[in-house]
Amino acid sequence: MSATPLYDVAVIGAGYVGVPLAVTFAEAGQRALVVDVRSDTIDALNRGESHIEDVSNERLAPLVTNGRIVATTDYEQVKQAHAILIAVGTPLSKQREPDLSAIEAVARSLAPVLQRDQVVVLESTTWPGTTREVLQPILEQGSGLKAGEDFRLAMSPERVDPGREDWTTKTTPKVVGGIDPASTKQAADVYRAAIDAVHEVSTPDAAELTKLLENIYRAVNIALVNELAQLCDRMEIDVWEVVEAAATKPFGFASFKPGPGLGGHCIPIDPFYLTWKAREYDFSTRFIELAGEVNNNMPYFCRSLISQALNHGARKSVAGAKILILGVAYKPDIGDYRESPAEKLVHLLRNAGADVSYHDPFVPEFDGMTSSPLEPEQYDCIAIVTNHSSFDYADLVRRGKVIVDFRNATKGHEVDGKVWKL
Ligand code: SAJ
Repeated sequence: MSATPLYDVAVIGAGYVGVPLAVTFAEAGQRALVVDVRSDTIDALNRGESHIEDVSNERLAPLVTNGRIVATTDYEQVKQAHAILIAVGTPLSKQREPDLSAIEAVARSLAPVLQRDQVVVLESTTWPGTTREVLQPILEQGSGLKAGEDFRLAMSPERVDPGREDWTTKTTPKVVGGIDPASTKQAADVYRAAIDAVHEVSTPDAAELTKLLENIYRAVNIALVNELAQLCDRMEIDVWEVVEAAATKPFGFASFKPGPGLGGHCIPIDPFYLTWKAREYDFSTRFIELAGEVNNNMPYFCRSLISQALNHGARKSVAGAKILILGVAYKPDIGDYRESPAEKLVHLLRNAGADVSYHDPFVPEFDGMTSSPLEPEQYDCIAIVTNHSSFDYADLVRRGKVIVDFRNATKGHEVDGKVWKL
């Protein structure tokens, strides 16, 4: 690699992690190369056009104009970078097993262009051991270089929460763990040039497991309140009142809310990366499995609540009922509907003979449907699945016949016999 590399960082993967990451480095005065296989995405980035919600064109364009960000599909360019940050997707396969094909494909493209003294960092969420057992061998075999001796290798999990404004890529502390102390230090130094706080751990495995703990913690605690919601339904206790009251405890308690299930590309998926790896050690991650069962059961429980509400509130059965699903994105005020519980709920209601539509201003098309206009009077039942802040819940309660609220969105607008809550 030349004495003064043309790029401080090469970010592999122009997604919801990679683009904000490259922009964060560029805004810190660094030179960032963005690499992706999608030439249309790369061409748009080079025109200063962003496809990522968290990065506006106004923010990206000046960085492209002043040469701080260059996008390419050509891995040869990566030779000119000091550090290479890999931020590609790690989904689950159809068999709910880790799918590392994107990481492996990037590694195979990187290996032939890898240069001495480069710093390679994996950011993708994955099982502990991936950096050493999967990424390192492909890079070494394809380059003839040795990790630790000829190039540095580390893992630093992404912590991007799309749509969040209070914590950004720059201000969210970054955990970094290398295969040896020199890799840890050099990778941490790369991030310190652009990110406010960097926390070093001793191995890439520790960094990989750190991220999984963060998201397993959420999945398990969400499952806890989801289980409580089902018990409260039988005990005729308002679970929302209880959760709100518990949240007044200023220490030793973190508040989570029950809901129709777990959506998104992180929380429903990441825990099962650890479950899969733990089997290699004859270990069963029972909390993760149980949380998965409870969370996966929520759409079924919500279907039964809708059935009760129609029965008691309108003397109607689900079969033949006109039901509107209000909000299908996986969480409020975004358009991402990956793994959204709304999909399972729609299928369950359809299987029970209901005529199901949806309304979501953030999601124009969903599950073979287009978003219907919000005309509450048209429906026997309206189920609030995603509580976008733009909805007028008071008006919905006033005009709707039966409202089933899975998000406590109608708080303060309850009407007996009309609004049924989780
Ligand atoms: N959910 C509940 N109850 C809750 C919180 C969430 O039912 O109390 C549901 C949501 O409706 C959604 C799913 O869980 O369907 C996941 O929601 P989330 O708030 O965890 O949001 P995500 O999936 O976008 O998680 C991301 C994660 N970020 C990364 O992985 C880098 C997670 O680590 C963040 O903590 C989380 O955002 C966040 O704090 O918002």
